[in-house]
Amino acid sequence: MTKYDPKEIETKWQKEWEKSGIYEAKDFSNKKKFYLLVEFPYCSGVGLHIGHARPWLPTDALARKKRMDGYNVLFPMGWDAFGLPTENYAIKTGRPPAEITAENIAHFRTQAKSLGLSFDWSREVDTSDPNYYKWTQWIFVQMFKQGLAYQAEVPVNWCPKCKTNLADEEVLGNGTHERCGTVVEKRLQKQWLLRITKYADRLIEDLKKVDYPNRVAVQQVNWIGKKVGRKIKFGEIEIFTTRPETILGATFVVLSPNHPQAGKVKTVINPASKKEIPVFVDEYVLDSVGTGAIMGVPAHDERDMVFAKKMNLPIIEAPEYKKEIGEKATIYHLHDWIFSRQHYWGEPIPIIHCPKCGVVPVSEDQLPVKLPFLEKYEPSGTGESPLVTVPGWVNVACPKCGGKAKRETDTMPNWAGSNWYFIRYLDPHNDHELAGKKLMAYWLPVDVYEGGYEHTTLHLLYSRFIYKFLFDIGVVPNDEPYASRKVHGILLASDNRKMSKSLGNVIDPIEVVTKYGSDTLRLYEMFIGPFDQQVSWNDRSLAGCYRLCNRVFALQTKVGGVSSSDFKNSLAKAIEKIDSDLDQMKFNTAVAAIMGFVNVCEAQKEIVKAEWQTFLTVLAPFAPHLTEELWHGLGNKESIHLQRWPKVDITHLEPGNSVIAISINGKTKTTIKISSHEVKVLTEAEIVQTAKKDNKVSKLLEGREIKRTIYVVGKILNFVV
Ligand code: ANZ
Ligand code: ZN
Repeated sequence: MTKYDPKEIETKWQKEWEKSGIYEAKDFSNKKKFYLLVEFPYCSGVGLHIGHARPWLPTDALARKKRMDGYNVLFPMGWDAFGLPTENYAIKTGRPPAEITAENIAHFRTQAKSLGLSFDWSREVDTSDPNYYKWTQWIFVQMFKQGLAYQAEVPVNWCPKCKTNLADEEVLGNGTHERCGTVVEKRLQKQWLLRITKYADRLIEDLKKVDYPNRVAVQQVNWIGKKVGRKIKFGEIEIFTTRPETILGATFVVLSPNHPQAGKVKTVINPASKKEIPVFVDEYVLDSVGTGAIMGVPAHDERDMVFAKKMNLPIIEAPEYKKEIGEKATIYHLHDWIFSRQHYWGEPIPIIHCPKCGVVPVSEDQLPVKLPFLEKYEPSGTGESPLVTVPGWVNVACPKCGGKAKRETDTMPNWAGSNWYFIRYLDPHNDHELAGKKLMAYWLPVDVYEGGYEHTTLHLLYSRFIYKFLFDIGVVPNDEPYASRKVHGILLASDNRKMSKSLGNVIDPIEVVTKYGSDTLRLYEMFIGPFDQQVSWNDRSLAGCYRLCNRVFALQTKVGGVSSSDFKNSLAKAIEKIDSDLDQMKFNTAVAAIMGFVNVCEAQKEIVKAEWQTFLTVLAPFAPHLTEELWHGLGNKESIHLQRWPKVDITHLEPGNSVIAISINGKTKTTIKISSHEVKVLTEAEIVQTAKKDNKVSKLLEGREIKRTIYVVGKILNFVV
């Protein structure tokens, strides 16, 4: 082949890889395991978009590198398939959500495969598959049995026009329903909740056990919002404070507007000062925090100060109160998790309501509770899920007494299935447990979990909670699901705005692949900027990456003959850089090193075959199709992706990356250059040896007795003579 034809190359190798199954993870292999998880997509009808390609392609490079490093890599993919967009589409088109979902998944899969990702497709999961949601329901039943799933009256968003409950994301900022513009009302409805607050302390505490970006950990801690203080009774009103010692300065009490005693009590007695103080109602005190009531200490608290000035209340500096007062209390910003939805397209909550026995869980051998087929998916009009319209499904015998009973018609939220999907990848076809114990012991926890910042306080926190629960009941082998978390920055349009249909600035990754190939898109996505930072699309740089693929392809004509020692040095340096950058997910600088080395190659008359092959192996994670093609073009029979990552030949690492100041008795005399690799690996004694071999240094030391040396790593080497 003389011309680089990505389409032909990529389809050919994708078929080949699929046939040979080279990306399948091996259970219990004696290689070290590496479980690399990237968030699975919600499979809407729109198909794969750039928001998927952005994290997947670089993560795929890491998966490939780890395999070449000798790890048994598990890199799976599946589908988050329940949810409202599909249900709404079903209502619009009159087609069953299951049918729509199957189509969406097929579409997504084809698109994902055209990117040549090294997912282990044999482990695919679909959260809407009854064989999957059987286990989501099973987890719910266990939580119910442990008292962690309970019902309570909770305010819900209600659209009086559409006669349906709305998820928060369907209510616009101005409080109207996004689809019809009607003002949304709040009304109380019995809902299922999960007691995540019981795990709040552990969810904070155990962040110590994992390696999360600081920003993510801090956000989780703030979201949980633990405050330790005291509840103190001011007459009949109980306040919450984190500063009980300031109580002598409390000159008033403020209640939140919805506090049950708001407007009823006018004055109370400060239990410490015994003075009568006024009670107010104001919005700066929040309903959902603490007891919804505070003591106003204007001398110490800014918000209280503002209020006291406005209302002309006394501001007194009072001595610290040391006596214990009230009772210890801990409050959280985090609330129990509302787990009911009044929709069709979700996991039915496996509960039966019996007039005699009350709330009874479906027995485990009766799971899954499958969704029935409906004629129509419209809301029921009562605020209940459309499932109430199917008497044949709703009316059942009570599992306890056999009497007439009714099924729960609420379904679970989207998050239910995505809480534990990474466990199911280990054993997707198991029909008697979530996953086999030995498989879990081998693979868990996930080593690296890659995903978006937007999932920090919902998905990431919820799934930690569920996992801890599963640990407590002896299902999973450890109490944190993800040993480390990596987060990608979002990709903006070239105008630096968010990509959106209405702005017409959306980039379709599949279009890019059709035009330039997946390898170009990969190199581009990795080169565009630091992985964890927000970056903007740039067409010029995309074209540059396409040229890079063409240039690499053209280099094969130079293979043969001999190459210079300079070339060997450049190669060693490039490998070293790519190796360490890729391990740290610094994809952009790794691609820059590739580009630099391609320049070096182009300047050569000829390139030794062995060295060219070495370069192809380090390029393989970034451009898997192109390198596979060139690799086979050299007569190799086995896939390049099964090769071992090359060892860096340090003898060819040219000095010059780090400048170390050489000083004699504290005065800087000269410098030496050593590679950053050597800085990392050499001991102080070895650095001293290296320095002594330097001409200038050896002259300086001539005839002098070295008493001792002081070495500041990578910076200064001082000889005391
Ligand atoms: C007296 C006091 C004196 C307070 C002082 C603070 C400082 P932080 O400080 O952020 O940890 N608080 C309690 N319930 C509240 C509610 N429902 N709405 C608004 N504010 C409320 O938060 C704890 C403090 O927030 C509590 O301690 C209380 O004011 C206020 F120099 O009590 B403090
Ligand atoms: Zn009963």
